[in-house]
Amino acid sequence: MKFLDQAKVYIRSGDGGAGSVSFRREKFIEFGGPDGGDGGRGGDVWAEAVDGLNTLIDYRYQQHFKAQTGVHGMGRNRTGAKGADVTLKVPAGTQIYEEDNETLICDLTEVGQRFRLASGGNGGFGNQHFKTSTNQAPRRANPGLPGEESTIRLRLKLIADAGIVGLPNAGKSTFLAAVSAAKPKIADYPFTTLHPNLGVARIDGRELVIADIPGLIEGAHEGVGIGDRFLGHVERTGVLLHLVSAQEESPAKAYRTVRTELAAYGNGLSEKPEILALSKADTLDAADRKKKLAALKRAAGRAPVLLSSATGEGVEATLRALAAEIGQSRLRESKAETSDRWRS
Ligand SMILES: Nc1nc2c(ncn2[C@@H]2O[C@H](COP(=O)(O)OP(=O)(O)OP(=O)(O)O)[C@@H](O)[C@H]2O)c(=O)[nH]1
Ligand SMILES: [Mg+2]
Repeated sequence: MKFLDQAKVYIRSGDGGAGSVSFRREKFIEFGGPDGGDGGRGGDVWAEAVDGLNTLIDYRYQQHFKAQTGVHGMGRNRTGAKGADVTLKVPAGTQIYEEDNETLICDLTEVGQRFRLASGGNGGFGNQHFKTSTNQAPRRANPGLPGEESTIRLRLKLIADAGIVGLPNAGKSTFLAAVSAAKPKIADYPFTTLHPNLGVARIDGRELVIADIPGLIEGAHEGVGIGDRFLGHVERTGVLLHLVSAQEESPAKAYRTVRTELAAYGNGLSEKPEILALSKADTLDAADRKKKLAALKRAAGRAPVLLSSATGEGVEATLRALAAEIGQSRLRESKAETSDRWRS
């Protein structure tokens, strides 16, 4: 499954309704005077984070969103009704940028957050507003103000709880396939995975959304291999699962290569909690296991999990370790976010 995580959308808020020119005319009432009402405001364009969406795929089919024009004012001082708003429904985690794709307009991180992207034009004044001592019968009313139009870009960073990183062929996609219903492509060559895959794993009655991204190699931050452009997908995860293949000649070197790329990418990735696993453990005999485990432990400064998606060894332990970290880091986030919820 490919994640459409960018969309370009044209929005336009509604024009204001025109003010009305009208005079009070009743048979037995002299000096009726002007009674043209004001036009209604145009509708606004909103963005709202809603539940139940996890892609921007809807925006492939509809790219134009226009709010309604305000209703014109009418006689007898009747003000026109406000034009109907239009709301772009997006998944939580969507960021909205200006057309340049750099200026952030809003960041909708939680379900229920709303942001006004464009305000409707004000309605025009009806002729009752233009009555003066010297002009008792103004034949003038304002047109409504035009709505605002712009092109915006929606960008969704998948909000996975855990992100799998590692060199190509480390067994990342195989792990995702083993713990979730996702069916990523798996093969015995590097760069099998060309775009992120998401899966939902269950452990101890909890659900974890896990993202599998393409492998990183030395120089990825400079665009070598597929580069680091998919690391954005794991920026918001609570924990990383770092897989080092037991088939690596030097697991320590493999570990350091990926750590270096994570640090070069920045954005807090290298400070994220990391669960480290020596994957494809089933391919080693007892002596090699010991040796490679020790080497990796020395490089990382802590003991890795022995993992085999083929035999199931260590799979539950890995999920449990991920769940434990996610619990903690999500808690930290929700505390921090209350003060910094609207970044616009
Ligand atoms: N024996 C054994 N083979 C494994 C295990 N996990 C993965 N493999 C094999 O290793 C190869 C690579 O696995 P993938 O899951 O495609 O590796 P990846 O890390 O997703 O690779 P990229 O997408 O290219 O970065 C495949 O041939 C898998 O069958 C394991 O636990 N045991
Ligand atoms: Mg893969």
